[in-house]
Amino acid sequence: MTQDRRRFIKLGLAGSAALATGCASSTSEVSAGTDSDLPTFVPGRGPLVLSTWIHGMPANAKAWEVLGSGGTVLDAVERGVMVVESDFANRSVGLGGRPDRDGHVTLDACIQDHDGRAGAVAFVQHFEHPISIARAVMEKTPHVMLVGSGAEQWALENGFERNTITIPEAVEEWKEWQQISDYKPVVNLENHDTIGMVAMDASGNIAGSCTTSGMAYKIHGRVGDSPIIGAGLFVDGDVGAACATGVGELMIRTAGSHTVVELMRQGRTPEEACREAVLRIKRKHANLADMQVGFLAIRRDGLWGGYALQNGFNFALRTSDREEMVDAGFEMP
Ligand code: SD4
Repeated sequence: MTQDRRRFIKLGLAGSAALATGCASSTSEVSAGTDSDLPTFVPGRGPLVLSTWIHGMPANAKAWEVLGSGGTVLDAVERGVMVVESDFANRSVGLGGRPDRDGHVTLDACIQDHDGRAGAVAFVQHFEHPISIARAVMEKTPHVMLVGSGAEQWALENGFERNTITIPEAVEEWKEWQQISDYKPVVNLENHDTIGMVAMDASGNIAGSCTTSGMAYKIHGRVGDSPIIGAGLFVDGDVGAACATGVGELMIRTAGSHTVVELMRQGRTPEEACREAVLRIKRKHANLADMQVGFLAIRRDGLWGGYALQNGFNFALRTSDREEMVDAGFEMP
């Protein structure tokens, strides 16, 4: 039983007592009680690993190896996405990513475990593994998120080494972009961005991670959804986990990954929940033709699914009998 579940039972009991005595302060007790529907999910069995885009294949392979050799699901989602962070040929994750409009590669990442503990870093430069700094923030500090120079300073103090590599091809692309653009961030539907990973181990423990260099040529200082718990990633071990890729502003405005998990809590399948989160974004925004949003989710009972705004979003799936790319359903042509 998780701490949260124990807390819920306590609150539920307190709520009954409060109602019996006519106490007016029952609101939180009543809302805490809505979790009582949760046991309808028969806990699933992993291992199960899902990651965004084609770079999710090698990431899943590493996560699978970690799970198979006795690592925790948290180890798996960290070490899985580290493979992509270390691939400097990747233009959307890690130090090989496309820079912001001023030429700086700035990185965002977050991680969350089964019990909802979370760590994040945003607007960090010159570190190869922002996901590991995020995990260290979770495990070694009382905080959830560190940003910018403060995060970099803390990382140095905690044993992470600076890496000042520059990637000539990415610099060249940035220079070309400067020639043809008026400094408006460009969102390419086929950018094959961000890696988000959600996973379940053989005992049904769930965790997730998300790491990115963010939207290419963004304004210096811009932070997307990827390091924001509830936007780019959300894990509630009692329900499931979701992660997101695409135009981060759309996920932040709608708390997209949190929305997916809450919809699963209400009984939707992962795919239905991802679709409803996409529809919510679609209903609230005009001019989405050049924008992409994709969600991935796993539910506590072992179901999984994904859904996107536009055609073209795919994700990597690893189970005991499948290792393949899956095309997500989509809403707009
Ligand atoms: C961001 N969500 O920075 C990231 C980028 C991304 O597909 O995932 N693009 O907004």
